[in-house]
Amino acid sequence: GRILLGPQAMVLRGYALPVAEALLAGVDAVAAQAPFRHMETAGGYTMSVALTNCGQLGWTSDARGYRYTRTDPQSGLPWPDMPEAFLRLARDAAAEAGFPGFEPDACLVNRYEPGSRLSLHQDRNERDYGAPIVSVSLGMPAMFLFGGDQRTDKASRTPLFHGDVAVWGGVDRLRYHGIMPMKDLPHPRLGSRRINFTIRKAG
Ligand code: MD5
Ligand code: FE
Repeated sequence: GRILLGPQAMVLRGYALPVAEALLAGVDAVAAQAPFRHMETAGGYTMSVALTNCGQLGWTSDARGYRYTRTDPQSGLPWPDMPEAFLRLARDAAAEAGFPGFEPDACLVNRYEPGSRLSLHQDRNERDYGAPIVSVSLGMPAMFLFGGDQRTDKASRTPLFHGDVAVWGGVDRLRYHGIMPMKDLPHPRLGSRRINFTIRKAG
């Protein structure tokens, strides 16, 4: 099923289920080279979500602000390669959602535990807002908040489950969004964790 969140934003329910094991193997391979870490926000808080990256560019945050880098600031090494399974899924899902020819170069991987949250924000560190973002949810369910183009616009709530893929772009590309504090609803495969990765064209 396809749930429309906006004119060019949708959730493809269960779209990643057939390849979930390959995706989880990819997450493990990435985390083995570039471990999950809790970054500092520009405002000096520690994020409750742990993150890592793969692909040519990786998103980082520190006291200086938010940006994409070619190397992992923790190791000085290039971010791990994007797993083939991520790329294939992202291209297929983007095309399915009306964004053919998606050529991503970055993937931000988030890990949530009970109590982790992601406050309302826009994804605006990418160079080209013409490209969509593809997001994959694995493990515990989360309550996704989807607002408007301004922080104060009312946000709708949509649950995201293991295997769901969200795609958004075009007129919905800069909408505020976030994740409500995670409840502890253990998943049979991943336990008390949620993994979300967002595949992007950043450069
Ligand atoms: C997450 N990640 O689940 C969230 C939400 C991020 C981030 O926001 O920047 O890493 S990804 C799902 C999402 C975001 C924006 C729009 C839509 C889905 N959508 O239109 O469906 O870790
Ligand atoms: Fe985001």
